[in-house]
Amino acid sequence: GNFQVSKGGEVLKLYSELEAKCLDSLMRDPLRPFVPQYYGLVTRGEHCYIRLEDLLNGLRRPVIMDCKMGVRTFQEEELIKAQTKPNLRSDMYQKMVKVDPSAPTAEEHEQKGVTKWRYLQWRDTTSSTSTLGFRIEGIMMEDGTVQRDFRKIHTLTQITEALLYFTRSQLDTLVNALRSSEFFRKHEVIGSSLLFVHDHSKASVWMIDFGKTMPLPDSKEVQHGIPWVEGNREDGYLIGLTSILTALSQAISLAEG
Ligand code: 4IP
Ligand code: MN
Repeated sequence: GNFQVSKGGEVLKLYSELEAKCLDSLMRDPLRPFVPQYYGLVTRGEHCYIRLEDLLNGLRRPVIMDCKMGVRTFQEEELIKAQTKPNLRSDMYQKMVKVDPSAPTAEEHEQKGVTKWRYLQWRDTTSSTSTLGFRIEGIMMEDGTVQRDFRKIHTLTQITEALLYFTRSQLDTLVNALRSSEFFRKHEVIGSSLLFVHDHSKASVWMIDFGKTMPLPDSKEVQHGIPWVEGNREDGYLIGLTSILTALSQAISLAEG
């Protein structure tokens, strides 16, 4: 993602107009307790930054899990670009080949490039994103090491194991906040993550990353829990949240025997 600098209780994130607008609205929405506090903008050198609460401030040896939400991580406009004026990305082709040399088509091998839509969609279909509506992007362990193998995880059982350590009650509260949120009803939330954090004393869940979250045209709303078809703007956010809650319930009943 985006360049971030840590600094005394605050994090600076490279400015994005869409993200700044989202954070601004979220500060006046029932979702506010689930979003890092937004302190406005600051310029450092040539760049403008978004000032955000550092969610890890004061935590000792935190364990962090990033779940990217929704049934897709590309915006509809990315699909339209791929269909009308495709721009081939060699960096994305290379990332693809590194994971699976047989993933690109013969034509893509020849071009040594893929469109951004194709790359993001490939990531979505080779992870649990398309089927379960979320994927675990990474887990940072207490010792600071980052596990990214989860991105290839498919089955609910595998995910259940990974989720065992994370709590459920805050998710129920989040679901209620989402139900009463005007922001949520009126935005297509793409590529946004739920960040699960805990240390020895406390656990929390945060909504982060709104760089691809778009306000919908006047009077249009999305349900977040129905399948996406091109043009309906649905993101599948609640499909993902339901999958996480299902996995957690299974984990809890397994643990209770
Ligand atoms: C990344 O691929 C992620 O999908 C980024 O999404 C995406 O940024 C990058 O696109 C893409 O290269 P890997 O994680 O597989 O390396 P995110 O920021 O949600 O992690 P955006 O936000 O632009 O879709 P480029 O175009 O920034 O390279
Ligand atoms: Mn991004």
